[in-house]
Amino acid sequence: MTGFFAKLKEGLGKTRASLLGRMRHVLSRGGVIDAASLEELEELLIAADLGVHTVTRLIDGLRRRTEGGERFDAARLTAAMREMIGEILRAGEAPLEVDRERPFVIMVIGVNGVGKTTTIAKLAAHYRGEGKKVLLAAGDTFRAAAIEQLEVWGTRAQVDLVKHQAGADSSAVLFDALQAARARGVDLLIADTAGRLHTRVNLMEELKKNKRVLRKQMERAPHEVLLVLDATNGQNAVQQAEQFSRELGVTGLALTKLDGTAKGGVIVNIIERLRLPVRFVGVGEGLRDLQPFVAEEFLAALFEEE
Ligand SMILES: Nc1nc2c(ncn2[C@@H]2O[C@H](COP(=O)(O)OP(=O)(O)OP(=O)(O)O)[C@@H](O)[C@H]2O)c(=O)[nH]1
Ligand SMILES: [Mg+2]
Repeated sequence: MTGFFAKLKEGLGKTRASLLGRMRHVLSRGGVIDAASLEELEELLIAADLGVHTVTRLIDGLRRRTEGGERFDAARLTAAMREMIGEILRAGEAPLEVDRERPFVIMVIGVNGVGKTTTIAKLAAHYRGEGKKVLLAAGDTFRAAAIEQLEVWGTRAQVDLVKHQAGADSSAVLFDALQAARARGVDLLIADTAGRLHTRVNLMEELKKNKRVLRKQMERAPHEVLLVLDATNGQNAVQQAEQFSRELGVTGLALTKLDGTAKGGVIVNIIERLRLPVRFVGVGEGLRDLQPFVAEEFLAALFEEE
């Protein structure tokens, strides 16, 4: 087992225990699935944050098959669930291609505390490790100490940063950063943004302006509008994703804090509801704790106990 996969598996431990535990519980009496246990399974899966819509689809599939005479014991139920969940996860797999244009601009957005700044640091370290020239833009000029926080991470990841003073216009920071990126032949510009303004409306308007300013200078920028979601938020993460993608045209997702939560199943719901690619998953607080989302790996980490 590679270190990478071990880390994902460890990170998904609580989600896996919750999901498999629920399935076992349903089968504990009769050993096979019947109409009553299907209903119970439905409730348990909804409680595991897979989302009503997704769970209904999964259960309907199982119901049709049991009615058609198939008998589901623990092994077959697990296999059927794995197959159905796998189909959804695969639809959400599309690795981020950052070599399309130079500089490739990633604008990182999301509500406060979800892990934007940490994710940016991890991305910077990841791409720098691939030999790319990375520049950061300190676009969160709103929250006290946000600039310093990004600076600390930038130093750790050994990448440069463009910043203005706290309270400055974030669009001006992004404009300058993009200009610097082009002048310096940077491969990848990653822009931090605010997570909190006075109201959510203000935040959306500010982010739209950020986007416009980048676009004015470079036709296809930002190439990626990466929405960061915190897996521990469960259903709230789904609502955030809906709002941000409606307002801002999100192009990809990063799902953080999968370690330490049993709510990792929310990824299934998010993919099914949003039809957006999950680019990365976060499984810890360190620089190396971000991984590209690979459906088969995620699925294996979710279903395989050994
Ligand atoms: N366990 C765990 N913690 C994480 C992960 N990603 C981020 N965090 C933690 O979440 C907290 C918030 O992270 P930030 O990166 O500051 O979040 P942010 O979205 O930039 O927050 P604001 O700047 O306030 O909007 C920090 O304590 C991070 O260490 C993860 O994948 N796993
Ligand atoms: Mg931040």
